[in-house]
Amino acid sequence: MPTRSLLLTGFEPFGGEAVNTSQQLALALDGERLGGLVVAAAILPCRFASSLHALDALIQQHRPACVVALGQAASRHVLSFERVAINWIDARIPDNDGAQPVDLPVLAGAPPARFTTLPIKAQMAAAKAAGAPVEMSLSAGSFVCNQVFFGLQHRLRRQPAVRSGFIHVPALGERADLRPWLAGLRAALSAWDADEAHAPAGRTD
Ligand code: PCA
Repeated sequence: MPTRSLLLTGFEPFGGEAVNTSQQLALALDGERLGGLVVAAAILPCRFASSLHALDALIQQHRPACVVALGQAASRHVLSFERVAINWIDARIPDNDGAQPVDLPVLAGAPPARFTTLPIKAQMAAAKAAGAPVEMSLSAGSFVCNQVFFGLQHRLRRQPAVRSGFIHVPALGERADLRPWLAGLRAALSAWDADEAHAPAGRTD
């Protein structure tokens, strides 16, 4: 059987910053075998107009068994496992195209929210056991990360076997020691197919 892949995305730097921790972490895990899957890392544009097209192309290219999108959040200091994406955009700063959409749906006509289909409680426990600080989050914000998270969950809504979701990571800067964060992510990603009672709720239409 061919090796199945875990598509792991990070974002390009945005807001005038030189690096994006999500990009560094995703690329550092590229090619690793975790939970029986091989990580295929890719970087998404931090642009409202093109991020979902880029994500679609990657899903078509890799036909992954699991998709985990990473994004950086300066206000978070731990691995932040997102529960829910909202169908709403309200950009507080311009994206990398200079676009700043306000009060718009991510996808017109789609439901107001979609849940993660990752077993995030099992993943949080695994990451914590590996030494990384974790939290569950009930908001991925209303910028490009939430757009990608919502678009991802909407796109895969009829493929319940493909687990998907979003993890926010802290902004660690250029010279940070990534090892503890990589250890936490490795453990979490390895638990991508853990059984969890809540997970089917995220798969309904
Ligand atoms: N963080 C932003 C977008 C890209 C990123 O890494 C966000 O939280 O929306």
